[in-house]
Amino acid sequence: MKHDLLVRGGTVVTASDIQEADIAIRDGVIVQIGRDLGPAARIVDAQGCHVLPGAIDSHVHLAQPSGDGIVMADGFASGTLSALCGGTTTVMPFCLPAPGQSLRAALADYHALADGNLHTDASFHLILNDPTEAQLGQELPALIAEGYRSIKVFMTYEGLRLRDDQILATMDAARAAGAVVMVHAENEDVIRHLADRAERMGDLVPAAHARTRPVAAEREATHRALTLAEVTDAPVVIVHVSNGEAIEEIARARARGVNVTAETCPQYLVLTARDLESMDWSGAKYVCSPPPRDEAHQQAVWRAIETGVFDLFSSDHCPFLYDSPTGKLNRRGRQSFRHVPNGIPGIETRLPILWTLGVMGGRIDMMRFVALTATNHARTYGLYPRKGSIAIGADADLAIWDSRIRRTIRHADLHDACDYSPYEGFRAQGWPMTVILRGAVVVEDGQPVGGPRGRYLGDRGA
Ligand code: DUC
Ligand code: ZN
Ligand code: ZN
Repeated sequence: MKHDLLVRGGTVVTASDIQEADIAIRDGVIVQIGRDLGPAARIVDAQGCHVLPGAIDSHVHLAQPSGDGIVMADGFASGTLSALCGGTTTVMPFCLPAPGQSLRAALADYHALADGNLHTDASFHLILNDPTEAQLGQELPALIAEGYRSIKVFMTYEGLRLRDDQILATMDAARAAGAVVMVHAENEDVIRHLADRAERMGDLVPAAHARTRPVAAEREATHRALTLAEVTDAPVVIVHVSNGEAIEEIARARARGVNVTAETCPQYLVLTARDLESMDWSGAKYVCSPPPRDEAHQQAVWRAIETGVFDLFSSDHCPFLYDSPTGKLNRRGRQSFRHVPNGIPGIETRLPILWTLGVMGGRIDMMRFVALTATNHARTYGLYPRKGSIAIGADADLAIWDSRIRRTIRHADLHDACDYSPYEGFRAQGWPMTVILRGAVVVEDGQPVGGPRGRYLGDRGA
């Protein structure tokens, strides 16, 4: 029978294999992998390229209200288009309830914003900010049963952070219902103590953001989160891990049998706290939490990527305009680091950065690249085997990488709605020039083609 699409002549890479093979696709699904697969309505030539699973970015923020007149630069349309152009075919954004709002009502709001605007497939994580009996005992189990499999809790940010007893209750509820708990691990009291002191001393510049969120605050909170997970026997993901001391805590907990998945992000490989230092206020472009550290911690993060301590490499795309009253340089943000919104963009640049420094740089092989950027995300969040691999019966989500392409990252070439990239000037070797979403070619010659055709997964998904 004639196939809809044949990807021919490439080297197919999964988390466990590399082989020369063609891929035949019908009705959006992979139906055959091999040679001489018969006729197809369309053929994509992948000679000289590597054919990888479309990547999954399981940590992105889109259209998330950020308080105080601060607005995220990307909604679902620009954010997912940008993801697609960087080789990502599934994103997992967060749903943050407004104060007093139910999780279900918040989900309805986020779905309303995303409906018809998704260029990638998507599935939401739930942020739990009000662990009452109503949220924990009733809403959460029902939503998990409907397919929402992950909850994020914060140990920092006033108004968002949970106390240890609340985290324990959340972990109990998640474990009972079959969800995983993602933890933002930083000690809020340490941060507030240091930030108050910095403010009293007039140390208000963006660089003070990094000074007031030290490694110790992340290490302690990571240890505590892992202890709570150990006590409740709940599966946890420690997200956006920035440094070697937190990594040691994760490795130790794993050795004790704690069910922990660990995530890191490009900013901890490419940026350092020095990037926040500037004569003007441009350091605000790099303000994110946890902050970038120093070169020694960068090396510790690399070692943990190489040795398998990290399972997930996500962008933590959290886009704010730089030069805008609704972004980094809002009126109060120009006066103190405390009012610079936390988060940086990177949804399109995540994969080229790891490909260049990791694969081309000889630190990881392509199979590990696939594991870190696709397969492990699908496994962690219940999307496997439909997503995250190249296998018969899986969705035909593919990214065709051409390592001959050399491209200097310029924000002007990216597809997000920010006004800068923290990775401006980064010289990438290799780019996903063709991207396929459920059998449809959605990026051709590095440029998007066609409108939004993304779907929800798991929850309201097909
Ligand atoms: N946490 C995130 O996960 N993203 C951006 C900012 C933050 O604190
Ligand atoms: Zn976080
Ligand atoms: Zn985040």
